[in-house]
Amino acid sequence: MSTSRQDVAKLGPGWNKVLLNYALAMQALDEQPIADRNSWKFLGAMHGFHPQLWINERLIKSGAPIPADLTNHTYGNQCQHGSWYFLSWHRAYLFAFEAIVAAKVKELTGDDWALPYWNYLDSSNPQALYLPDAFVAKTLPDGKPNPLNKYPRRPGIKAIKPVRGFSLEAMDENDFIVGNGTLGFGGGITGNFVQFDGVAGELETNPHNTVHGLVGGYMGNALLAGLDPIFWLHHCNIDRLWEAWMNTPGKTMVRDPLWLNGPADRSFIMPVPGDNAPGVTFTSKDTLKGGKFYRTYDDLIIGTGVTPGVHAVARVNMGSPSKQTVQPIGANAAVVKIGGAPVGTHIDLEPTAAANSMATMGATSPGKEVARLYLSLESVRGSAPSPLLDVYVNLPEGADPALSPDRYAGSLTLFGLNVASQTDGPHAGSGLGYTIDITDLAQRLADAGDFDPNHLRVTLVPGEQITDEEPITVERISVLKRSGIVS
Ligand SMILES: [Cu+2]
Repeated sequence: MSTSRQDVAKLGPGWNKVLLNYALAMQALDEQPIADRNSWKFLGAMHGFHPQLWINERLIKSGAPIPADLTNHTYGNQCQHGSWYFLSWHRAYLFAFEAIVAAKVKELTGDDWALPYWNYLDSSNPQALYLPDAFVAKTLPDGKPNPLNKYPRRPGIKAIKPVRGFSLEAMDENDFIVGNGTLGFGGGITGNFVQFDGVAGELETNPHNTVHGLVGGYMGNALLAGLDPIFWLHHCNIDRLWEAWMNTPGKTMVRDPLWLNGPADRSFIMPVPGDNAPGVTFTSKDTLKGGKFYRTYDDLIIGTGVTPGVHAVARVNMGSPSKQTVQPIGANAAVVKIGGAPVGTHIDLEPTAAANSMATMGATSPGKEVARLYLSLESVRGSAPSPLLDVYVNLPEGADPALSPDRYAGSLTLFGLNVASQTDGPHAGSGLGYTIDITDLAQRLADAGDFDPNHLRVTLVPGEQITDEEPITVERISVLKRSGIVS
């Protein structure tokens, strides 16, 4: 694994050598029993595992022995979402996976192999949203079934359908973590091991969650996602986006020892090539440059929305994250339940704080007070694996959301909702948290005379996987004011 990771679009069409070798290795690993720590299923189960679901999906046989290290959370169900460990955990997961596949490729063909990335937001490539041919081909060049197209996705999918909100906007955020972790690029603070908990960071929310939902099928369910070979190319791109972000001046990475050395209550662990060889434990700092789980990319500019080495000017810098404040300036009064129809909810705002936010959000001169506004959706719960929710602000009662793009705040793919809502899970069903930046929207509404500092109306519009039979609930919706000093 000496080479850098490359853009899959640059490897050549169809069955290029990298993807053919990936298919051959995947096939071989998929034939190994789940108890082998190098098997395809073991690797997938590390992300998410649910014995009954896996039996229903005919991935494992009913009554067949299941290795304890998958059910006791040592290796199994280890993936970190909705927390500041999301990026570091997945980086090590990619590293371990790549090493195991590369070892298999070496054994089968003698070739070196590195995991490629799927650069779906490369605006210079008209084919960027297409899954590489090798992932949709029915057969291998020799006519045998194609292992890269073995597990279910959206029926007939050839490309992900660009939806509103699917963007690199997360890359504009300057801070990995702000305040107590409710806001920022990288996810909310958690000291201990939790699989799905707390607040998702901006990069996790979009494009990460969005792509999981757009590919659909196993990719749309955290308990199955790691089994789809495209999962790894998707996460490789997310990892590259993080690396590009960290290398861009003006971005502040977290340096909290709790993150660097975490989690506090147990170690993360990854398998190594060679079945049932002892695994390697690690902390977040092992995934940073110089660490044992660090890998490099051929390019950090194309399709990343930033230019490493060049100071980012996309968004005004609000000063050191530790000096910024995040303060709720209003919340709705009751739990909101969303079924098959849009639901509106009312938020009373502290008028002085809201007016002050509006007055300072456009500040650009160094030393001046500056604010941003966010909607915070707390403890979202439901049983579907990746429901879609559109959010609008100040949509008049009865108005058709589809005809009101000027009130659109954002879309959320609630990836992992099923896992985060399991009351028998290790997180006791605390649900998921999300924030949506409404700074620009609030400014536009104010310019149009439609922003009242006394209150805000939020409308939640159900997309796929949200029905009267399978509703979702949002415990609380609040408005957060983030304040800082332009620097
Ligand atoms: Cu993922």
